Amino acid sequence: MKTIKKNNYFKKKVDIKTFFEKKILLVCHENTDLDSFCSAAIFKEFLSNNKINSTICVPSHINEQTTNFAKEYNIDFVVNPELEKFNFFILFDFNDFEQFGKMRLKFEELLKNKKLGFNKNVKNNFEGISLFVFDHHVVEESSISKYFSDATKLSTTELLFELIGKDFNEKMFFYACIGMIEDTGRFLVGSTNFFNAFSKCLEGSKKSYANIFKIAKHDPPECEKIAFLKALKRAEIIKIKNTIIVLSNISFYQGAVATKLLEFGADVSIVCGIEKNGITNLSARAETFFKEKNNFNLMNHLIIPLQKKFGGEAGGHSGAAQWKGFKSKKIVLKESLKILNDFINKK
Ligand SMILES: [Mn+2]
Repeated sequence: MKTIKKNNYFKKKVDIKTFFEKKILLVCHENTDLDSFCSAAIFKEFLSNNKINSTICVPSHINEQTTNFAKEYNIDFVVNPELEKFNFFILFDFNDFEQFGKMRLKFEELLKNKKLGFNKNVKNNFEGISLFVFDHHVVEESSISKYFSDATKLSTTELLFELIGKDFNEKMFFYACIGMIEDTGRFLVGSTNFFNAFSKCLEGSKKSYANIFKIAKHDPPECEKIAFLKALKRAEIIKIKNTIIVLSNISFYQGAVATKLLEFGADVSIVCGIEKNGITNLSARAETFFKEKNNFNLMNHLIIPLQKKFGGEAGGHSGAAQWKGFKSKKIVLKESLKILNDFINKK
């Protein structure tokens, strides 16, 4: 699989007329997080302000933090709905079939029956069905759609602010802030454009920063804390030139653990584990300064090469990415280290 290098694909504006008289399903990714959910909530509000109905859905699992958020702010959603009832699908914060989770087969079936061709028709307007994607992950050849994806954005809510921010109300500004805080790991990464956007959204939300920060704060459950501690105990520290690489393994929370390891000083962290279904899941994180200094992109320089060698599924962006497939964790970690070693020694 080749990564398509271009960062941003949206050349056209979001035109409200596109959504008139459509039955619209706003789809969040499996293991729905705050960025995906807040993006869908922003869009629902955008449509409803224009008197257009829509439904938010999640495939099956929604994380605890997002469940609480939906409850607290009365944002309705349905789980795994009948797809035949809709003719316009809008995906938030993802762009691949894998993240459809339990809805994947149904969605693929629906598209097959409509004889759709992906990425061929730039309008994404097929026989009776329309499809839009709002996403900030790197577009790959296997991606469902190129519109509207912008990998320079740090959250999907930031992308929506750029596209439809002039129509934001207080609630939408607030949801945008939450997605931005969540996806940057509370500002572990950032950019001038990002902070400008955040500042405008914070102002528009009419909430204090302390208030928003508290809402987005995540107090991990005990099992997650124990996963962190176990992974720390198992961590292997490798120094190549000036780069600190930390490898570890744990069966759950690979992504969260990898993020934590950066906080402890790793330049690149890789956490691998076999999940219940026997699939090896590898999550990697790269520190911002290291990335910029070395022009390093986790997708291009680690995850895609790994996928070329072992197959499986890959996804993510320059600083946070993951690979899933059938290979032992030992082999996958060893190969990852080899790939990084080659990259660093070429520098
Ligand atoms: Mn996101």
